[in-house]
Amino acid sequence: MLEPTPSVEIRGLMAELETLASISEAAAPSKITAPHKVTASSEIIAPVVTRVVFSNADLRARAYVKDLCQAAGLSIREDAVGNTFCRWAGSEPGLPAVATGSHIDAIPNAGAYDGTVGVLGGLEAIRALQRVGFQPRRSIELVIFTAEEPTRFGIGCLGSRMMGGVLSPEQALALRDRDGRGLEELRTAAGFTGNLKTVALASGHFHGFVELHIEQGPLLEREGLDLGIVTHIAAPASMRIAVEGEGGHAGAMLMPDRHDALAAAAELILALEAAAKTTGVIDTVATVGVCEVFPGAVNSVPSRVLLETDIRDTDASRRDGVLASLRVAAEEIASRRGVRIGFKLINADPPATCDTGILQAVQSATEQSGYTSKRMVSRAYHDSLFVARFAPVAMIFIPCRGGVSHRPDEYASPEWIAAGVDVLARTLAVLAS
Ligand code: HGY
Ligand code: MN
Ligand code: MN
Repeated sequence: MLEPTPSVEIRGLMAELETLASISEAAAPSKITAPHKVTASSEIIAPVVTRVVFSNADLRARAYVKDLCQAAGLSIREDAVGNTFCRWAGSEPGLPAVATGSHIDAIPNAGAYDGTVGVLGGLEAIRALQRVGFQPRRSIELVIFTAEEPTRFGIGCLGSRMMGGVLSPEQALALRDRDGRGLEELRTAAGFTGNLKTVALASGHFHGFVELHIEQGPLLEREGLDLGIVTHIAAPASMRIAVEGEGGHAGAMLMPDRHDALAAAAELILALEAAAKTTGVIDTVATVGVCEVFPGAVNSVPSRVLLETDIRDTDASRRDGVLASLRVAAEEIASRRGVRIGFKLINADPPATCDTGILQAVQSATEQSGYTSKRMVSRAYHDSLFVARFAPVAMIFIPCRGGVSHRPDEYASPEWIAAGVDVLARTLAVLAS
């Protein structure tokens, strides 16, 4: 039993989360009508958070969090792509550190808790241990990962992928955003100028890594549980698909003569949905989250469509089966409709299995605190998926209201957050002792 009990100051943490949420590219209205509901009564008070990596908001948010870390006496190191390591030196600083952390970048029109609970909650776990005089033997590092979200470059977990050696400097330098700007231009403008080769970390760099995160699903709240102990992280794959048809006048071009790229894309989207629904297990999911239509004029037959797909499963081969079915469907649609369909695989990552030792530490900390919990799979991916390439990892989930995430009405209560921080603090203390 860790004595004395970590003292979590949840009011201060909630205020910091609120301040961080106000640092956004989105106009933060005081009141918005929840985009998913249309009734007048569905007005909610929520910040609309947009914080894309290397944007002005991202840099302001980084500065805010670093100030809080410095105030807690942590030393700060930033790597060549902006992964930020805030270190509480242990009595044996030469030993591999224990780490926690997550991300503060946010997709457009998002909420206040995705990622930030793991960063500010991780900092609060450290402060909760400091307040009771705990002295770690191993240093404890809070990590803020660069670009967990795929918004800017179309690939998720850029920073942790490079840390894990999954994305090479050459591959990273080839990435471009929608305006054609590359990593080199954006990272140097943000002040990160180190050698990209130094981002990758050696196996065993961390003694253990524990990430605190909202579940981004409904199970914990629905089952009235305090915490989730994550055993596996689903395997994500994303692809860009270009559908090339033939444009023309929406009035004069007769239907038999058309090769409508958007109509073909629509069939492809439905084929993807059918492939995901027919694997026989609930763990297979697929979405087309981006659809760009050219020329995008109401009276012009679409000549070109760009789709971005997100396909996941806890089993990589089942996921790859969905990718294969999509390609077969595309061939049939292309020949029947006289269009060309090209695929570009962005990533197809294996799932991660969390470390039994770290899981046990989380389990014991949960039981010591008296919280209820269940072991579960993470269907969202997280930086832990790539930290697992070079260190033993586990994740702690807290409930989020209605399972809602990646929306302004994403919400985690102070009670839920405090429970997660308390168990994280106890887990870190055990791993760092
Ligand atoms: O998409 C994900 O799973 C994560 O929230 N970026
Ligand atoms: Mn997210
Ligand atoms: Mn996240």
